[in-house]
Amino acid sequence: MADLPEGLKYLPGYLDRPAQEGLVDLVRHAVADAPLYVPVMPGTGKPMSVQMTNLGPLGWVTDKERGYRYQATHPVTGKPWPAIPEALLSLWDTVSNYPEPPQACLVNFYADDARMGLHQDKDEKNFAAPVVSISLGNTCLFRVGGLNRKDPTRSFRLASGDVVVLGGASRLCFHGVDRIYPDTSTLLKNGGRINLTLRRVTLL
Ligand code: MD3
Ligand code: FE
Repeated sequence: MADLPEGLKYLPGYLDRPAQEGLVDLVRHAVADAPLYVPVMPGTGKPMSVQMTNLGPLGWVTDKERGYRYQATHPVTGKPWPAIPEALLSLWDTVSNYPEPPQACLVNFYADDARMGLHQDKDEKNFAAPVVSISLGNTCLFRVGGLNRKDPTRSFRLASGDVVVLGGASRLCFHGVDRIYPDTSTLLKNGGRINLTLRRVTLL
């Protein structure tokens, strides 16, 4: 695809249907232990439209008082996050070209009316490691810009089974999810979209 930022690797249809079903099953089991919750914006306490949970030694959380951060425990249950399943560790090994395993797997659940505004991922201390994104369920309209909020953006669709590796210069590009297209996948019984992002948080 023309004009995508340097270091962004788009792997459409990377996961076949059985592999996607396997991941949905793993996510369902994880969510039974670490329920989806509604994160709120720092300062305002305004709820995000995306529901979240995490897998791995660290998870990305946000609340009104303490803001965006990584922590080892679920903010509602207080329990450690479930482990990152082997299938995801192995996917990271294959596509990331990074020598250490991911420390966090953020699980984003988008109902068909959810979205995520344009932002940068900069709560990690390690920007050398890529972010690996896996899309499951309904197709979304994804937007990626440059290193400054006002830079021009490009939009493309991410469908179920697509994988994106955000490395190099693309790692700090502004990005967001503008919309979900209802009824574009049969993977999730009740519609919506799941995105899994695998990340390194610390510097070794
Ligand atoms: C492009 N999630 O959780 S993942 C997020 O589809 C997030 O749920 C989106 O943005 C989602 O922070 C997009 C893919 C992604 C992750 C990091 C990026 C795209 C990126 C960093 C730079 C550019
Ligand atoms: Fe992001």
